[in-house]
Amino acid sequence: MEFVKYEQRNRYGIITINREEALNALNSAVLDELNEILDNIDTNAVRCLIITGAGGKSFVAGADIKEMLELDKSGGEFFGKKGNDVFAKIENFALPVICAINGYALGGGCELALSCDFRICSEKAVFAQPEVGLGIIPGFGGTQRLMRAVGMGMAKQMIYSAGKIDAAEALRIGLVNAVYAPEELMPAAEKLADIISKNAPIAVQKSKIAINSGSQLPINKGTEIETRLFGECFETDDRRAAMGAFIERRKNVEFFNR
Ligand code: DAK
Repeated sequence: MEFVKYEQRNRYGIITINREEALNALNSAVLDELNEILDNIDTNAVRCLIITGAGGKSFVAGADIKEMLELDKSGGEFFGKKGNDVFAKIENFALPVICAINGYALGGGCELALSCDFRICSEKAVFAQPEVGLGIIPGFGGTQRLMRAVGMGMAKQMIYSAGKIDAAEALRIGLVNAVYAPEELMPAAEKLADIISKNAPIAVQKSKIAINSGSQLPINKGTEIETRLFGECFETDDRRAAMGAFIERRKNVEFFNR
């Protein structure tokens, strides 16, 4: 792969957008490679993913403006669908996806981060939805996911103003869960991925499904889904093993994803 790297460590995988010369901007090739990597991840071998950007300056500085300059209406729709399909794949991916934002997360970069399960960032991170300054609206889900993450008022302010916010403000409004010194970001992301990957994988995956589907539904419908998934956990060997270990006061249960 030219623009996206994938590496497995322990039981988690790290996806790195690797187009540093363009601040990791998303062109069609990056989106295609990201799509292919996601399709080929062995969800039995890894239990959590991290997405980050190469270099110390930028996570993803948005969709590639040079590529977009030449697009007509149908080209714009095609490009938009490509991005939206990949981002939906991340949002609904079987495994939890942590976004480690190491610098600029602008436009499509902020939207990529929003399609992950949660976000942590470096003190150098900068966030914005600058699209209205370029004559477009956020087109990779930003008008929908940003308001779900930070509330409608803050999302509208960010989108209408196209203004940048720093890491401290991102933390204050709930766009990220934590801020780290740049050199501590990946160790923190990997520590979280390691903790998550040691929990019962099927239970973690079903929690993701319950939270994601419930976020679109009235609470009574959401709790119906939760009840069904809760019941399904009782069919797993991992549930039996973990409850048995608790009763027998054994620690550090190993889960087998079944
Ligand atoms: N696209 C292409 N190249 C980019 C880029 C981008 N978004 N951002 C940076 N680069 C390139 C620069 O052109 C430059 O390349 P060379 O000119 O050296 O070849 C290199 O990266 C370094 O950038 P700078 O020289 O500008 O670096 P600075 O430190 O001076 O500035 C910056 C860093 C991040 C503040 C600045 O590069 C910047 O403002 N970049 C643009 C940020 C931006 O506006 N991003 C949002 C793009 S809009 C759609 C769905 C979604 C979208 C669109 C359509 N459809 C449904 C159709 C999404 C839109 C967006 O994301």
